[in-house]
Amino acid sequence: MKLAKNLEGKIREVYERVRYMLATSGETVISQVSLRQFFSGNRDVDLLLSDVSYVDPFYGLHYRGLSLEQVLQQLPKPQGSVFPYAGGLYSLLLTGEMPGEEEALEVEDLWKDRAAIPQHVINVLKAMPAETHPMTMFSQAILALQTQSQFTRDYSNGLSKEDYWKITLEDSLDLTAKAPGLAATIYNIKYGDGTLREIDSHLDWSANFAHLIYKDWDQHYQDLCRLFFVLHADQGTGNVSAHTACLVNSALSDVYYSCSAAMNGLAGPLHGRANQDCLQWLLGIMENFDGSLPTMSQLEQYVWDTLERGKVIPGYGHAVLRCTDPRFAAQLEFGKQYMADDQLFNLVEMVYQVVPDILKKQGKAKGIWPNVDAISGTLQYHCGVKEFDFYTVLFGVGRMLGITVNLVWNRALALPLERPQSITLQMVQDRLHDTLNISGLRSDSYL
Ligand code: HAX
Repeated sequence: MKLAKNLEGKIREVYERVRYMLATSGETVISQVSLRQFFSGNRDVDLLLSDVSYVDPFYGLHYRGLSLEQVLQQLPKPQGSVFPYAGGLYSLLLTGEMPGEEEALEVEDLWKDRAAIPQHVINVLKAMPAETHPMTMFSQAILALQTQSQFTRDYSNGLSKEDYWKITLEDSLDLTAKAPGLAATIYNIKYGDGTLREIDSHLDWSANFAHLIYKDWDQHYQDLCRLFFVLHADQGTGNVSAHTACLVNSALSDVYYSCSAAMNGLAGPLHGRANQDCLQWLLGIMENFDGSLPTMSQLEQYVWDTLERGKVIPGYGHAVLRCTDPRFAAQLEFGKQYMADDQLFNLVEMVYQVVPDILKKQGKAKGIWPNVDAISGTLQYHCGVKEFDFYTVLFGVGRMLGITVNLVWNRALALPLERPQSITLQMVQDRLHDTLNISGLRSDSYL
């Protein structure tokens, strides 16, 4: 596999760099945590390593140092499309080098050879109650696939530490190859008659998802899939899903255990489920105005009403971003090009005009701008994928590209078991004793 050979030299170089830094500067403090950060989910504490992607608060997501605009422009594309091969993105994320068509197609071909979904996974999905949320099915399906883990098999047979990353790469390729098929199997079982298709070897990984849910006739939808999966692939490793995967994997649990756990985090409304909630919220607005668009002032009132009911505006705000999410902007462009007259899309544009100012006036949210989830469901809905509880699964398919690449690198750099220390409230208070004097709290009261 050329991909692995190319990677090997890069890994050696980065590994040596880390060892050198540790040997020369091991005790240098590179990050600190304030009391506020301690009680705010460690926001903005530099605590995790990932060279795969970085989220800049004011410029947004970068893959391997490149803005999304550059990535979308420079990655190789299938003939007739202006949107890239996911195989090229995987290669870029993994190696840090912009791939040519040959490298992109190598990954696409590796995926085709590994795409088949084992029957036992299909049986597990078919056995689940009809009301099961698609994210529960997705997490279960990944877990059921764990029987295929080469890492766990080889580990039991004495795999040497230097080879952990190579076999993690095999698992990464195996799981990502199957990801669109897993999602489509869930879609066809849950919303269709359960008839499943084989992949089309002429189509790329992203377009194959369209094929597998019987929408291969729709060029726009194939392109939307190409865009969607690239935009959702990675977002640093501090977000809940990626961080969960890295944490689980640090115990040498394989890629399947790690990604199944990651999907459980992605399923939360403050994370990936926001795309489902956002679409539901937008449809609620349309319903409230008898299927028509509200006026701007009606919309403003509706937003305030949502906030006054103690709810968040789904798709707005972010733990890191302090600008319009470039993933939102890229999808907005797609919408302007392909569905400019769609009322729901027009509503997304209107919401974008009113919500940031309202959140600013309300004065609670630190991030007031739209994130990726403010629009992604609307584009899916327009293209006929109307089952909005399914949207987070699509997010998960994309996200596994970045997550599993991070896991390969974590094993390559021999990052150890993650194990921060937890301390008692009394210990926190004792560390503040010079500046704080809270009467009534005794040292022994929390121990
Ligand atoms: N609408 C209303 N209130 C909001 C808000 C929003 N969109 N975003 C933040 N706030 C509120 C918070 O609920 C919080 O209120 P309390 O003090 O009463 O608890 C306050 O503003 C401060 O929050 P913050 O520090 O700005 O935001 P956090 O870093 O804690 O949370 C979230 C970031 C993304 C979870 C938050 O902005 C939110 O809930 N947004 C809506 C849900 C959403 O779009 N999630 C998807 C985010 C992107 C992602 O991960 N996709 O997978």
